[in-house]
Amino acid sequence: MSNGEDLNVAGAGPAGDGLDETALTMGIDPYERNWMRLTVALLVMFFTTVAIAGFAMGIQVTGAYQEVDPRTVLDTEPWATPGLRKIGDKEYEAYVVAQTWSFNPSEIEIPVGSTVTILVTSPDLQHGFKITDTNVNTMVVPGQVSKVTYTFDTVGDFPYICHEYCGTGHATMFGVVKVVPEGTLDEVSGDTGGDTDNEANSDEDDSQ
Ligand SMILES: [Cu+2]
Repeated sequence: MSNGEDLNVAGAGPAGDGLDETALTMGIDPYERNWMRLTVALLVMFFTTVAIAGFAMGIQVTGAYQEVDPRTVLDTEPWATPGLRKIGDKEYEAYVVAQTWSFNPSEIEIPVGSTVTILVTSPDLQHGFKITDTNVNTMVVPGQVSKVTYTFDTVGDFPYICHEYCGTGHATMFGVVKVVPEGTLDEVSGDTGGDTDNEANSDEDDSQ
Protein backbone atom coordinates (compact mmCIF):
# COMPACT_ATOMS: atom_id res chain seq x y z
CA MET A 1 0.00 0.00 0.00
CA SER A 2 1.06 3.51 -0.65
CA ASN A 3 0.84 6.22 1.99
CA GLY A 4 -2.15 7.66 0.20
CA GLU A 5 -4.20 4.50 0.69
CA ASP A 6 -3.32 4.41 4.40
CA LEU A 7 -5.15 7.70 4.90
CA ASN A 8 -8.40 6.31 3.49
CA VAL A 9 -11.56 6.91 5.52
CA ALA A 10 -14.77 4.94 5.68
CA GLY A 11 -16.17 3.52 2.52
CA ALA A 12 -13.26 4.62 0.46
CA GLY A 13 -11.37 1.36 0.31
CA PRO A 14 -9.65 -1.13 2.60
CA ALA A 15 -9.31 -0.25 6.27
CA GLY A 16 -6.34 1.86 7.15
CA ASP A 17 -4.05 1.34 10.11
CA GLY A 18 -6.04 0.78 13.31
CA LEU A 19 -9.26 2.06 11.74
CA ASP A 20 -12.08 -0.45 12.11
CA GLU A 21 -14.11 0.32 9.04
CA THR A 22 -17.01 -1.97 9.98
CA ALA A 23 -17.77 0.27 12.99
CA LEU A 24 -18.32 3.27 10.79
CA THR A 25 -21.82 4.07 9.53
CA MET A 26 -22.09 6.80 6.96
CA GLY A 27 -18.62 7.87 7.95
CA ILE A 28 -19.59 8.71 11.54
CA ASP A 29 -17.17 7.77 14.26
CA PRO A 30 -18.68 5.31 16.79
CA TYR A 31 -17.99 7.66 19.70
CA GLU A 32 -19.67 10.54 17.95
CA ARG A 33 -22.59 8.31 17.00
CA ASN A 34 -23.06 7.23 20.62
CA TRP A 35 -23.01 10.83 21.82
CA MET A 36 -25.64 11.68 19.21
CA ARG A 37 -27.79 8.77 20.43
CA LEU A 38 -27.40 9.93 24.01
CA THR A 39 -28.38 13.49 23.04
CA VAL A 40 -31.52 12.30 21.27
CA ALA A 41 -32.39 9.97 24.17
CA LEU A 42 -32.03 12.83 26.67
CA LEU A 43 -34.20 15.13 24.54
CA VAL A 44 -36.89 12.44 24.32
CA MET A 45 -36.66 11.93 28.08
CA PHE A 46 -36.96 15.67 28.83
CA PHE A 47 -39.90 16.17 26.48
CA THR A 48 -41.63 13.12 28.00
CA THR A 49 -41.05 14.48 31.50
CA VAL A 50 -42.48 17.87 30.56
CA ALA A 51 -45.46 16.25 28.83
CA ILE A 52 -46.24 14.04 31.86
CA ALA A 53 -45.90 16.99 34.27
CA GLY A 54 -47.99 19.29 32.10
CA PHE A 55 -50.76 17.04 30.88
CA ALA A 56 -50.95 14.07 33.26
CA MET A 57 -50.07 15.88 36.50
CA GLY A 58 -51.48 19.27 35.55
CA ILE A 59 -48.37 21.22 36.54
CA GLN A 60 -48.43 24.24 34.28
CA VAL A 61 -47.01 27.71 34.20
CA THR A 62 -49.69 30.23 35.08
CA GLY A 63 -50.38 32.48 32.16
CA ALA A 64 -52.60 35.52 31.79
CA TYR A 65 -56.14 34.20 32.07
CA GLN A 66 -57.74 37.51 31.16
CA GLU A 67 -56.77 41.10 30.47
CA VAL A 68 -58.23 44.06 32.36
CA ASP A 69 -57.57 47.79 32.43
CA PRO A 70 -55.58 48.39 35.63
CA ARG A 71 -56.80 52.03 35.77
CA THR A 72 -60.48 51.09 35.94
CA VAL A 73 -60.41 47.51 37.19
CA LEU A 74 -61.36 48.43 40.78
CA ASP A 75 -64.49 50.22 39.55
CA THR A 76 -65.59 47.24 37.51
CA GLU A 77 -67.33 44.11 38.76
CA PRO A 78 -66.31 41.63 40.03
CA TRP A 79 -63.17 43.48 41.10
CA ALA A 80 -65.14 46.34 42.69
CA THR A 81 -66.25 43.81 45.35
CA PRO A 82 -63.44 41.29 45.64
CA GLY A 83 -63.94 38.24 47.83
CA LEU A 84 -65.30 34.73 47.85
CA ARG A 85 -68.19 33.59 45.65
CA LYS A 86 -69.84 30.22 46.06
CA ILE A 87 -70.37 28.70 42.63
CA GLY A 88 -71.35 25.16 43.60
CA ASP A 89 -71.16 22.47 46.22
CA LYS A 90 -67.74 23.00 47.78
CA GLU A 91 -66.76 25.06 44.80
CA TYR A 92 -65.73 28.65 45.15
CA GLU A 93 -64.29 31.53 43.19
CA ALA A 94 -62.09 33.98 45.05
CA TYR A 95 -61.45 37.38 43.49
CA VAL A 96 -58.34 38.80 45.10
CA VAL A 97 -56.91 42.27 44.52
CA ALA A 98 -53.20 42.61 45.24
CA GLN A 99 -52.22 46.24 45.69
CA THR A 100 -49.68 48.33 47.57
CA TRP A 101 -49.60 47.03 50.24
CA SER A 102 -52.35 44.64 51.05
CA PHE A 103 -54.52 41.87 49.74
CA ASN A 104 -58.26 42.36 49.47
CA PRO A 105 -59.66 40.17 50.91
CA SER A 106 -57.03 39.34 53.51
CA GLU A 107 -59.01 36.38 54.78
CA ILE A 108 -60.75 33.61 52.87
CA GLU A 109 -62.74 31.07 54.88
CA ILE A 110 -63.85 27.81 53.32
CA PRO A 111 -64.97 24.36 54.50
CA VAL A 112 -62.45 21.55 54.18
CA GLY A 113 -62.51 19.77 50.81
CA SER A 114 -63.40 22.94 48.91
CA THR A 115 -62.04 23.64 45.48
CA VAL A 116 -61.23 27.31 45.07
CA THR A 117 -60.48 29.03 41.81
CA ILE A 118 -58.44 32.06 42.74
CA LEU A 119 -58.35 35.02 40.36
CA VAL A 120 -55.82 37.69 41.21
CA THR A 121 -55.07 41.04 39.63
CA SER A 122 -53.24 44.22 40.50
CA PRO A 123 -54.29 47.83 39.87
CA ASP A 124 -50.84 49.31 40.48
CA LEU A 125 -47.63 47.34 40.11
CA GLN A 126 -46.30 43.83 39.97
CA HIS A 127 -47.00 41.59 42.96
CA GLY A 128 -46.85 37.91 43.74
CA PHE A 129 -49.37 35.50 45.23
CA LYS A 130 -48.20 32.41 47.03
CA ILE A 131 -50.20 30.24 49.41
CA THR A 132 -47.99 28.49 51.97
CA ASP A 133 -47.94 24.67 51.92
CA THR A 134 -49.66 24.51 48.53
CA ASN A 135 -48.44 24.71 44.96
CA VAL A 136 -50.39 27.94 44.45
CA ASN A 137 -47.76 30.43 43.32
CA THR A 138 -48.28 33.04 40.64
CA MET A 139 -47.17 36.45 39.50
CA VAL A 140 -49.73 39.24 39.68
CA VAL A 141 -49.25 41.63 36.81
CA PRO A 142 -51.20 44.89 36.35
CA GLY A 143 -53.65 44.53 33.49
CA GLN A 144 -53.69 40.76 33.68
CA VAL A 145 -55.69 38.26 35.70
CA SER A 146 -53.84 35.24 37.07
CA LYS A 147 -55.97 32.16 37.68
CA VAL A 148 -55.10 29.20 39.89
CA THR A 149 -57.28 26.40 41.20
CA TYR A 150 -56.60 24.42 44.34
CA THR A 151 -58.49 21.93 46.49
CA PHE A 152 -57.96 22.39 50.23
CA ASP A 153 -58.15 18.90 51.74
CA THR A 154 -56.77 19.63 55.20
CA VAL A 155 -58.11 21.82 57.98
CA GLY A 156 -55.87 24.69 59.00
CA ASP A 157 -54.60 28.15 58.20
CA PHE A 158 -52.81 28.64 54.90
CA PRO A 159 -51.20 32.08 54.87
CA TYR A 160 -50.69 33.79 51.55
CA ILE A 161 -48.00 36.33 50.86
CA CYS A 162 -46.67 38.64 48.20
CA HIS A 163 -43.37 37.19 47.01
CA GLU A 164 -42.48 39.91 44.54
CA TYR A 165 -40.77 42.90 46.14
CA CYS A 166 -43.15 45.82 45.56
CA GLY A 167 -41.91 48.63 47.80
CA THR A 168 -41.54 49.65 51.43
CA GLY A 169 -44.78 47.99 52.56
CA HIS A 170 -44.08 44.71 50.80
CA ALA A 171 -43.66 42.82 54.07
CA THR A 172 -47.18 43.81 55.16
CA MET A 173 -48.79 42.09 52.18
CA PHE A 174 -50.26 38.89 53.52
CA GLY A 175 -53.54 37.15 54.15
CA VAL A 176 -54.82 33.74 55.12
CA VAL A 177 -56.99 30.97 53.76
CA LYS A 178 -58.84 29.48 56.73
CA VAL A 179 -59.88 25.92 56.00
CA VAL A 180 -62.42 24.96 58.65
CA PRO A 181 -64.05 21.62 59.51
CA GLU A 182 -67.27 20.82 57.73
CA GLY A 183 -70.41 22.31 59.26
CA THR A 184 -68.64 25.06 61.21
CA LEU A 185 -69.07 27.61 58.45
CA ASP A 186 -72.45 29.27 58.20
CA GLU A 187 -73.89 30.63 54.98
CA VAL A 188 -73.15 34.27 55.74
CA SER A 189 -69.51 34.00 56.73
CA GLY A 190 -68.92 31.80 53.71
CA ASP A 191 -69.09 34.91 51.59
CA THR A 192 -66.44 37.44 52.42
CA GLY A 193 -67.41 39.80 49.64
CA GLY A 194 -70.05 40.78 47.13
CA ASP A 195 -72.95 39.86 49.39
CA THR A 196 -75.76 41.23 47.26
CA ASP A 197 -74.36 39.67 44.11
CA ASN A 198 -74.13 36.28 45.78
CA GLU A 199 -77.74 36.37 46.89
CA ALA A 200 -78.83 37.41 43.44
CA ASN A 201 -76.80 34.65 41.86
CA SER A 202 -78.06 31.94 44.19
CA ASP A 203 -81.64 33.06 43.55
CA GLU A 204 -81.07 32.66 39.87
CA ASP A 205 -79.60 29.22 40.44
CA ASP A 206 -82.65 28.14 42.44
CA SER A 207 -85.07 29.20 39.77
CA GLN A 208 -83.34 27.19 37.07
CU1 LIG B 1 -44.83 42.65 47.45
